[in-house]
Amino acid sequence: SFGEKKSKVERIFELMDGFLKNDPTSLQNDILHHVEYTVARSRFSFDDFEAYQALAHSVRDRLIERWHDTQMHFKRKDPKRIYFLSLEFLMGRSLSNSVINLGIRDQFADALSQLGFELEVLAEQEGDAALGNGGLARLSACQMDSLATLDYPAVGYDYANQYGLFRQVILDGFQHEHLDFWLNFGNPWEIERVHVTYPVKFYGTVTDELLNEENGKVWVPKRTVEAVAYDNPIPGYGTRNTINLRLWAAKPSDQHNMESYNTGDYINAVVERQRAENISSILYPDDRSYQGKELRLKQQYFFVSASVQDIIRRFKDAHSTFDDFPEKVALHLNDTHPSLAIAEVMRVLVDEEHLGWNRAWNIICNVFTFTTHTVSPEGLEKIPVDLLGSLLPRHLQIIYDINFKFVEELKKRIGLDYNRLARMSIVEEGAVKSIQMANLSILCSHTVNGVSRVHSKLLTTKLFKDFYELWPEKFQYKTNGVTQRRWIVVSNPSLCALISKWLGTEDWIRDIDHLIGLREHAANGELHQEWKMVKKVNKIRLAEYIEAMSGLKVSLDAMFDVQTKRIHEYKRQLLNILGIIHRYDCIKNMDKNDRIKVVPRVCIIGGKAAPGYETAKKIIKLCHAVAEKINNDSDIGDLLKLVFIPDYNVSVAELVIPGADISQHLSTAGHEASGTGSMKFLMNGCLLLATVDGSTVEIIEEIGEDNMFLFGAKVHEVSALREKGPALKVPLQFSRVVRMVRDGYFGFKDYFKSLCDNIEGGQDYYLLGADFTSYLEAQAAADKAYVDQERWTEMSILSTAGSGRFSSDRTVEEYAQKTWGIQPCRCPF
Ligand code: 6GP
Repeated sequence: SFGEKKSKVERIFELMDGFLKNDPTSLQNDILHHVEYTVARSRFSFDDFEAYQALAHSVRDRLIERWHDTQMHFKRKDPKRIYFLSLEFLMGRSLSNSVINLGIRDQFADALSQLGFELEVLAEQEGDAALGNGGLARLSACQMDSLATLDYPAVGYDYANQYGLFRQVILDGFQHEHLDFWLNFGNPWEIERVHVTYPVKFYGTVTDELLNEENGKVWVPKRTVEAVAYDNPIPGYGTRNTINLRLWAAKPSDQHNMESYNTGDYINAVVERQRAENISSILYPDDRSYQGKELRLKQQYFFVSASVQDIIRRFKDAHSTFDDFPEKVALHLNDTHPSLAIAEVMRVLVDEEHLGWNRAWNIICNVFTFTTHTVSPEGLEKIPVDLLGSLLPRHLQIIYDINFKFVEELKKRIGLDYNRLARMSIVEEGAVKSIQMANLSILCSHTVNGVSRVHSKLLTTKLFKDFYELWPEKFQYKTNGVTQRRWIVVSNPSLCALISKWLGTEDWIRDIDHLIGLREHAANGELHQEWKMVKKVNKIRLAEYIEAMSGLKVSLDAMFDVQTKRIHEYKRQLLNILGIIHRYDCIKNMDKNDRIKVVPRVCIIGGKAAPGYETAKKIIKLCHAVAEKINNDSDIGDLLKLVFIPDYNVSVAELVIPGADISQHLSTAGHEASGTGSMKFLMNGCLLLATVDGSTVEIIEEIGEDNMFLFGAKVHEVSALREKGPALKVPLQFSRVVRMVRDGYFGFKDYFKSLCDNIEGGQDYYLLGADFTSYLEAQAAADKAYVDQERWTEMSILSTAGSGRFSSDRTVEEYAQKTWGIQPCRCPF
């Protein structure tokens, strides 16, 4: 009878009473279990890679437990959620980060050592998840870590690219791009959700008969692709909360091309079906230029449409009226890449939910928020109308309708100022009629963010001035930040231990404000000793890497000088290389007595160039050509070395950044929206040599000019300098080093000619010549400071101590309060 039968729940409790255990025996059992049954190797014989896989699965099990609890808790509490839409997430490796955030790093390390493995060695087996290009993409990853740690109910959305960013291979000093088969060996960190799928539709026509404004229109699409969810749990630190990064993979749909099947063209139908998967196969490797490619647009719409369906499904599970939507949903557009979401939500609300235009519009205006990451007008995305109209005809109509109403409204407010109306219109008339995605995003978002104070000023006075004058209240800025979990705890364990020791607490890992406490010890000799020791350990690690990679032995006594980031003219890697040539030239011309005074340097440059960006690729080649000359000059020895680190990515950064003594951030003032690399170096006690641009302005406020090496024209000086054109005076030293390149001192004379032409004869848009003297002075100041190691160490400690403001925890907190209006929702232990 009923009473005798155990309930299902009781039975489950009997079988599985609570969570996985983290004592050494349980962990070892779990690892061996996964070796045997998941990896399908014998538990008596498995190598490092198989051990890594088994370990990753054991960690994943623990992530899943917390993930379930978190999702259940969110479901029960139904808080307002932030949906973070971003086309790029540069996650890097997951293992070390996960075990640290789960608080079980040491337990796993012990468990493994008894089995004869080392956690650090296994961690090296993991490939990088490189679903993104540069700053924007890594920022998204840092913000996910902070959202989880601060208990915010957040979901990240993107498409699941099969190949991440290309692998950079250098042959004879030239960059080659290779496919990164990072998923070939499986990805233990993602969970395939075969039951979470949505159809995503493309092409077709919109039926003419307008039902009416209330009921919307009917879109008859021609192609359907299935979006399948892959969930990536993101664990918070010091909390049970584990949030989700949901990536959509494209799979052929059953409805796909039935026509061909029916007409008997079986083979072509199958080939066509496979094409669906192309949507999520690649990542566009250019972070700055938009070519209006159909595939790119498909990718954007694909992930946006699946995400919007998912969000609306979740909302409808708990609510019966859309009037509550803005109270429960914040939709964040990370740059304009996901901004089709605006038209998609509008389409769903009007055409499918039949809310009527005005009600739907009201909802739109209360849910979207937008952050732009760019400074230049050329960087803004424009989608040709023809392209959009063919791929997404209904969305184009909706955008036209939004624009029509907007322009009418605008005319009432600003009159018939046609130039301004044209600038603000979402539809740009021109040779190629296009949609200005930034205008759409600004119009439809209730908050528009810049990523540093300088950036925000440029937005409101230049780029989006017209909009700012109309709606000043919409504009905000949140200075970027990076997560100290990844950039100190994971990447620099020795520094992490040292900081905790001197602060007497590990609280700074969750609450960065504690870091400031280091300031009071900045002059302490004992700390200096330990601090220098930590730097040395990290320099040894980096030197070993350099040697393994290039065969070059570098001296640990030299100052390790690093510039790693995407290669762009505005970031001025060329200025760095010209400075290195100058240094080389000076040393060559010195007598013995002067040489003794030279501070030895190891100059390290790294970064990828977009495959189609010729100038950036030439800069990489020049770097190699100069390195070849210098490194093989026995006259120079350890006084100067130049190394290019290939395939710079998150895991290489984890190795390079802690080992740097000084790092360079050389953007022409007014060109770097924020910059986040500098923040990582700063946290690791690396001194900055920088222009007063982007977030550096705010870093100066925290660290003080005296503890940095600043140079170059200021933002407000740049345009006047440019206007001088050929009349702009450049120092002789500059002309001399450029001449060396021109004359073929480093070979490849013809190949480098255009690089030289770009910076001489009034063509020097990025002002390398104008800033050269001041750059060399900053370098000389750095040399001088390095000689006084006590002073240098103090500056280094003060850099770390003052880096707290640049934690993404602070950024995310500001977003939560001022932009998204969300509250923490902490999963009970
Ligand atoms: C970058 C900006 O160039 C950089 O200054 C900023 O720190 C970073 O975004 C994060 O905000 N922009 C991109 O990576 C990009 O793709 C479209 O911009």
